[in-house]
Amino acid sequence: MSGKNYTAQNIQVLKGLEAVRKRPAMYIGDVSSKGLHHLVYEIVDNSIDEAMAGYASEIRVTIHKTEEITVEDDGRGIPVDMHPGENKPAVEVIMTVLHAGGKFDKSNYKVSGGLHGVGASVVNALSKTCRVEISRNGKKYEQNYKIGIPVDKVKEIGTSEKNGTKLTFLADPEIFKTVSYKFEILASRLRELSFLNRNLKITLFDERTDREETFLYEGGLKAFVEFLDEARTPVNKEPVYLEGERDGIPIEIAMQYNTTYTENILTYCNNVNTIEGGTHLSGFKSALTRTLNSYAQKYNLIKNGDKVNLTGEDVREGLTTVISVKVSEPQFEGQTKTKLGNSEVRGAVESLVNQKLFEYLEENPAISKTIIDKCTSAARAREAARHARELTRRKTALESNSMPGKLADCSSNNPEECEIYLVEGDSAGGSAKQGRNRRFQAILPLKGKILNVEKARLDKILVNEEIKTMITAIGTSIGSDNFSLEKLRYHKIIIMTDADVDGAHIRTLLLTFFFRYMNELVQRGNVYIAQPPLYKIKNGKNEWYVFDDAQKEEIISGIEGAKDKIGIQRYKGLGEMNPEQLWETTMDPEKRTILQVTMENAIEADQIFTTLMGDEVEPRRKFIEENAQYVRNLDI
Ligand code: 0RA
Repeated sequence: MSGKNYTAQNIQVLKGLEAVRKRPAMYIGDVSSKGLHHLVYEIVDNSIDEAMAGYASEIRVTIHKTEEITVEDDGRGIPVDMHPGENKPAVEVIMTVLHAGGKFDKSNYKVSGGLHGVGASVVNALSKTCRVEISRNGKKYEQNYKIGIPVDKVKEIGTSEKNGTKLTFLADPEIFKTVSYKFEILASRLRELSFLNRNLKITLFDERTDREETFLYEGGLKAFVEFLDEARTPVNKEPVYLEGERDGIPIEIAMQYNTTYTENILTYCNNVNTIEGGTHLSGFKSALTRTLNSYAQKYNLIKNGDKVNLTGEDVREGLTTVISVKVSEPQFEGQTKTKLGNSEVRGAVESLVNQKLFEYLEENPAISKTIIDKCTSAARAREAARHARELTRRKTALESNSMPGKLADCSSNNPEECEIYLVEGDSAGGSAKQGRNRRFQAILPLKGKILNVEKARLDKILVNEEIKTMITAIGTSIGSDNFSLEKLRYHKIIIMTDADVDGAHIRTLLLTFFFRYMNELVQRGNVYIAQPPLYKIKNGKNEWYVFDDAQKEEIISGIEGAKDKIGIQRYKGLGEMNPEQLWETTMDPEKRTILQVTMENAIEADQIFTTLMGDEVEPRRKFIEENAQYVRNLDI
């Protein structure tokens, strides 16, 4: 190859790296903490690919004191021989050329691929320093890079008995807002990856704290489902496990019924959590409904007087499931590119579940009977709920204004600017009504503790006055079949409770309700928590509202002169503030702070709500003990 060509290639590489550094968000989502952790996933994904191809069994991730990350695997090692046509060792091409990852071995198509699946060169380009060490064919090789550019040639540095790849990088602080890793965030993704890849051992070691955790699950998805249902009571003791291949698509499913009423189905394609669902999910749902119905009919398990057909919602009540498929050319669609689009997957999953689930039911008649019993009692409750809903619908249709009487609505009809305050107690509700801006702020006072929806079924929930009022005021209705975002009447739903134990409990009850029955509003960031002040400090004519103890100390130490003249009032409840004070401190959009409720980790959020609000006592005790330092105002 001529020197001229070599230069031309280098220019290409530099242009590629420059593009990544100029618009990093295009390649890794963002440059916040999320994007930073994503770098680790990209590198781990390469090692997972090597494991899925059957060549690696162990991955070790280290967070160094310097905030460098090392990812090691015991795979074949990235090839170091000259890449035909590029005039460079293959490893240099993988590390510096965009999208060069899978080009070397077509048969080993990249199926893992993180959400972005951009490969090692992108991580390299966004790293201040990077070093790759390869053990292969009895030798050890290395190469170093700065901001993606090689600083030396691939060179032999010794001998090695084992094979493998070890990559160490330091995220560039000029690119990332933070370069500090969170152990829990990495641990939670690595645990998920090891559930999804049975028998793959992944270790996370944090040099900063000496903390180490190893994830290795022989049970794979079965263990995943047990982990998800740790705080729930199972109906079938051992999760149902369905595995097989259809049309060249490997499919794995584990499912378990529990005594709660919530449906919890997680779906993955190529290890990517497809939050928006897609064809694998719809294939599973229709096969599940069909199979349980035909089994129940075949064995006459539906009692006289019950509806003949179980609906999808009936058969998914209290069901926890993990579905994992591997697709060679996945199409990710939807708003957040987490919806599987490949149409061939629907039929594949449907056919596998139809066949294997029916076989399972036939072989396990006792378990099958408990499952069908659970589904029929769900069907009975749903029928009762439908009645209740129709009754309220007829009743509200008779009233002139269909909004509940307790609601002090706002005058604007534009949901985008409207807010609803859900306020603890009538007295605080009264102050809020007087203090508010009635053009865009609505007030709904709630009496006492609302129903714990974690322990009640839909029919109970729908006849509960406080909840009914809330649903009517918000406008969207609830449940996967009835929820309608277009009918949302307020884009901000603000929970305003007292800063005490009862207030914290009511807040948790409300959050549980939104999380389970209006989840989309939580996902979209429509739910907020008001932040009323804890103290008022007075010094002569000066007044400060203070939101925590640290702020209180700061103000007091800043006051010159005699400290004994300072007046400190502690607000125990919202009711102690007059309407003007409530407006000024907590409701005025110009001055208030409200916390937006976000949901970064859906698995974790689900577990917290089940643990705190569900009916298993032991996991709750353990959770509170372990989190005592974080959970101050929590009483359950
Ligand atoms: C290309 C070809 C081969 C292996 C790999 C890449 C490989 C990449 C990574 C990234 C992290 N760990 C890895 N392990 C392997 C196949 C080489 C052969 O045929 O021996």
